Order: sequence, then C-alpha cells, then structure tokens
Amino acid sequence: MRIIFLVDMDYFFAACEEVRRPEIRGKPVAVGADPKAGKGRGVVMTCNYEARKYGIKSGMPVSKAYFLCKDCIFIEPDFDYYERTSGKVMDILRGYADKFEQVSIDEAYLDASNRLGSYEEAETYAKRIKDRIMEELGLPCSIGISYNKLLAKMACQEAKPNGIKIVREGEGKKFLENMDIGELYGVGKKIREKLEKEGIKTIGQLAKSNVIELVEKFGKYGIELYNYSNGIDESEVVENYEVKSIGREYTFEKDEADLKNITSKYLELCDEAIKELKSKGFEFKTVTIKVRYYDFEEHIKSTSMASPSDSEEAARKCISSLVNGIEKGKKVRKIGVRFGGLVKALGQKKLSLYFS
Ligand code: DCP
Ligand code: CA
Ligand code: CA
Repeated sequence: MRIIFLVDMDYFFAACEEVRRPEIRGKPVAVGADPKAGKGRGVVMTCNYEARKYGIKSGMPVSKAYFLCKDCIFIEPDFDYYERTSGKVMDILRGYADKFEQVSIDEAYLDASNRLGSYEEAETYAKRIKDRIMEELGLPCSIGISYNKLLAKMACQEAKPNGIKIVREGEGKKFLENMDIGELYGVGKKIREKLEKEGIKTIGQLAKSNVIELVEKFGKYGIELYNYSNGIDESEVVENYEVKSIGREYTFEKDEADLKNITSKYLELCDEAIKELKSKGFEFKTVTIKVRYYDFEEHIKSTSMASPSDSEEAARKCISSLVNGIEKGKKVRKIGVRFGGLVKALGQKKLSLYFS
C-alpha cells in the first residue's frame, strides 16, 4: 500500500509576513504591489484568509483588492525571504519522507509508505509534521493523504486551511464524483470549456464518459484525464537529484567594455539555458548572473520569481534588470547565467502542448 502526502503551506507569502510582523496577525493582509489608493498597478500574489473573506484572491489587480477592502494591509513581496523560508520548510519535510518531491515554492509530495502501516498512523504522522513546522517556523500548512499523488493533492485542497484530509483506498472515485470538473488536477480553463460543451460538468460525469471519444478530442491527454477522473494516478514521488540548476558561461575573446555587447551575450546565454531547461521539463524560480572583470574581480547577482516559470520572456526581463547593475565601462572577461530552484513543470503546462 502506498501512503503519499501532499503538504501545501497556507497563504504562504502572507503567512511568512505574519511571522516577522506579528502585529498584522488577525487583520486582512495581501502581498503584492502597492495599490496606491486604488490607482496602483500590479496584482495580488496572495492574501491571508481574513482578506479572502472580502473576496480578495491571488492574481487579482491590487486596485480591485483595494476597493474590496480599504483596510487591507498591502505588503510588497520579498522573494528572497520567501525562498529562504521555503528552504527551511523543505528541509523539515524531507526528513519525514522515504521519497521526496518538491513541486513548488510552498508544496511537496512525501512518500512515507515504508514507515507507516495504516491511515491512522498516517494521520498522527501528519499532525506531527504540522506541529513541527508550526513550532519551528510559525507557519500553518495543510496536508492531503492518499494512495496516489493526484488524490493527495486534491485531498489537500479540501483540507485547507490548516487541516488534514485522508482519502483511503477504495474511496477515490466517490471523493471526486460530485466535484466540479474544473477542480480536477490537469483541467485548465480551455479543457473545462470543451468538456462543459459536451455536457460534462462534474468529475463523476467525466469518469463515466467514453475514453475513446476523449482521445479523439484531447489526444493522448484524454487518457490521462479519464484516469484522473477515476482517481487513478500511478506516478511515483521522485526527487530530481541530478539537476538543481541549469546555466551557461562565456569568456570573451578580448575583454569587453561595451555594455550593449555584454548584454546581448547575456541574453544569448539566457536563451540557450532556457532551451535546455524546457527540454528537460523544468521551470525556474531564481535567476543569477555572474560577471568577472579583467582584474578577476567577480560579482554575482540574483533575483527570484513569484512563481515558477519557463518563459523566455520572463527570463530575459530578469536578466536585463540584473545586467543594469553592472559597472559601466569596466572591462569584462567572463559572464554567466544560471537558473535555479528548478521544479518540474506541472500538469497544466503539458496541456499547452495540446491547446495553444
Ligand atoms: N503565488 C503568486 N501568484 C499567484 C499564485 C501564487 O505569486 N497567482 C505565490 C504566492 C503564494 C505562493 O505562490 O503564497 C503559493 O501559492 P498557492 O497557490 O499555494 O497559494 P497560497 O499558499 O498563497 O494559499 P493557499 O492557502 O490557498 O495554498
Ligand atoms: Ca499554498
Ligand atoms: Ca502551492
């Protein structure tokens, strides 16, 4: 019997802020750009559950969030801090797993089948994990437990906030049955619209549909959708030991002082590295550039993304802004670009291969 946990931190960025600013606890808090009394641009990255009561959510323009709740406390994101905190969370979680797989900044799968004999034991184990993270880091999380990754992930969604939800063997189909089709892992907006056109509104309806017709409509992905809707997912929890970061370096033949030439070389390296990253199915969270001057002085600068990405455009933007900090006119010998915090692209991404 497999026992798999999906641990996902609650309102992560905002929870991190509550830890270092206890005075904001219990009040509505959103992390995102400054709303400038409703005139600000940019979006809410996340908000705590007090703010959610007002209808504020991730991805919403901050101007709209401001009008929904004028008393909401808006905090500009501090990615380095969230990354560091995430690292501490992951270090704790790793200790509870036979097999461990981080899937995003605030979430990871743990396979603990070898350590546990029953779901009762699993529940106690999950409580221990939650207590430990709360005691050491002051952060709440939710945990889904099941016999596969798909159901663990969906159980976690039900467990939120600050809870534990178990889906036992034999309960998978029933657990999913009445949920809206959009709730199914792997179903994005486009697929949902297509399915709804066919009259498929619940996961249960999808589970009963004709798999051959699904393949006709969605290609190979139709089989995956069919399996998911039936609560079937054989994929293993796997840590990517091999690749932690992907990068490129370049040494100029002659020391280069022209920032335009230097920048275009950085972007070339960026494109090459992104190509490799995509071909391996990764998304990056951090971008680092390195510069070594003619006198061997070396500098490293990095920045973090709000959420993992494999976008060439986003990568180029980060790099251009980092390059801005390079000393002008000083001769450069060697440069490097590196993408770190790699995670496997999620199911949603795979869909874009079928529907672009
Ligand atoms: N995030 C972001 N932009 C988004 C969604 C999320 O920058 N559109 C960031 C902020 C979140 C973090 O990623 O804190 C984790 O995202 P989750 O989807 O897990 O959401 P939260 O942890 O914020 O809330 P929940 O309690 O619902 O998990
Ligand atoms: Ca979360
Ligand atoms: Ca998450």
